[in-house]
Amino acid sequence: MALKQNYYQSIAVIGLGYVGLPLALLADKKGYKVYGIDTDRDKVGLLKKGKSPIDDVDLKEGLKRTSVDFETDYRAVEKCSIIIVCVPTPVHKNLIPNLDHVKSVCKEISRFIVKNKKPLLILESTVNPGVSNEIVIPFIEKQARVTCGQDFLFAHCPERINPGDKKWNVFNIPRVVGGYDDESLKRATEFYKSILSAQVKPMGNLKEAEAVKIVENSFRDINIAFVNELALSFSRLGIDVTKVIDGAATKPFSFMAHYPGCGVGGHCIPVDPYYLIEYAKQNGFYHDFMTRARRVNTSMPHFTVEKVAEGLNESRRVLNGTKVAILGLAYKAEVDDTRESPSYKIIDNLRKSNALVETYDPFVLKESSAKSLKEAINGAKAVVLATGHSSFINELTPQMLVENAVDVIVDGRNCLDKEAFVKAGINYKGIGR
Ligand code: SAJ
Repeated sequence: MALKQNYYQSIAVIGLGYVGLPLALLADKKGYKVYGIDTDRDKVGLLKKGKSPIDDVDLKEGLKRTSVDFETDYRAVEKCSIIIVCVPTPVHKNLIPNLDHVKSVCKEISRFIVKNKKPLLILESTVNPGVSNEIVIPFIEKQARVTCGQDFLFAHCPERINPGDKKWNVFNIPRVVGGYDDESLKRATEFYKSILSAQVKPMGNLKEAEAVKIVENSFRDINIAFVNELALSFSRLGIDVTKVIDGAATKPFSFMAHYPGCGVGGHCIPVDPYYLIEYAKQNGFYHDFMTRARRVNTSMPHFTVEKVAEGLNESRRVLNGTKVAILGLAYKAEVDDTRESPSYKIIDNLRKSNALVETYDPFVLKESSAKSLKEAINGAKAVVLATGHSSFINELTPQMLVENAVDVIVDGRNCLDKEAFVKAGINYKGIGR
């Protein structure tokens, strides 16, 4: 236990969300003295009682036997040799990166940087290339009247947590690390190697490390846009795009399957590309291809509503005054996170056509208008499956729709048994099939 007391074994994790909390628990388990700091009093109050603010089995388990000190006060920072920032970096409505959380945390940290102890500050939040060198480091230097590389060290290790993933977690996901200088890189690489089982890859500088995360998530956004555009095209060609993708996926190399859907949500994929698009624009380059991909993905909610209108029209109904049930508010299956969820864009589009919208998501009950699947579809003439929760796939049967006189099912995640619904006389509309 003596190990936990000294400065070099003490670390602070700032921001106790789905990134910071697992990291704090892991570092504690690996023998560090960990101070978990968050400004959300309710969240810290729960954590102090060993309760997880996030609905995650591993976190609930880990909290039962952790010795992390959960605080709202930043003072603990002065006892720590490593300070890790894990706060959200969304984009503003105009798609400009929003560094407000990062700056407010760095302002607090700056109050407690102890010059002659040369602490290492690690930024895990996703930022575009250039943010560390051009914004965060100068900000801290000005706030605390210190010099990076002399009074404190700085590194960037982009987070890679995948919410809801049962296989990949904070312990076994490989990481990349960039440093302000060689000493920063060495210290940061040593730290991550001391807590992770996975590869820790040192990068050439901070910008390279920042670019890795943006590139990996933009890669995913572009690939989803590709299959979404195929869905728009194949809808007109009478080709089932999911069958074609499955066929292409039999190629054991040079192909990675992605699938079309009613939209791209979450706080990473639809957001991260704008970081690079914006920074490149400031430096004279316009990412036409990445911007086009974003435009395809953001058009999918509208396409989904067109499918609802098309299906109702085939029953001689109009959207105006017709009840439509939206199943799923979360941005992806088996999570309760609704950030950037396409469901809300579908709901807005439907309401603009004066449809009567009922919503239900068992993971997001507080925002659902209906409290059960049956209540949601009762009286609806069209149902949209916007999130592929397994409970919907298991409980939403053709018989249920026939009994409720539902005319149309729009399968926004292509996850239902199309043939079964067609056979039962339900007007099935998929996304590209
Ligand atoms: N989506 C599609 N088609 C696909 C895959 C996803 O429409 O083929 C949609 C989802 O429905 C969702 C959105 O895109 O609305 C994002 O889905 P996601 O599976 O990418 O989930 P995220 O946002 O949790 O992405 C995370 C990311 N992890 C990090 O940023 C650390 C991402 O890098 C991972 O690739 C992704 O998990 C993953 O692979 O699961």
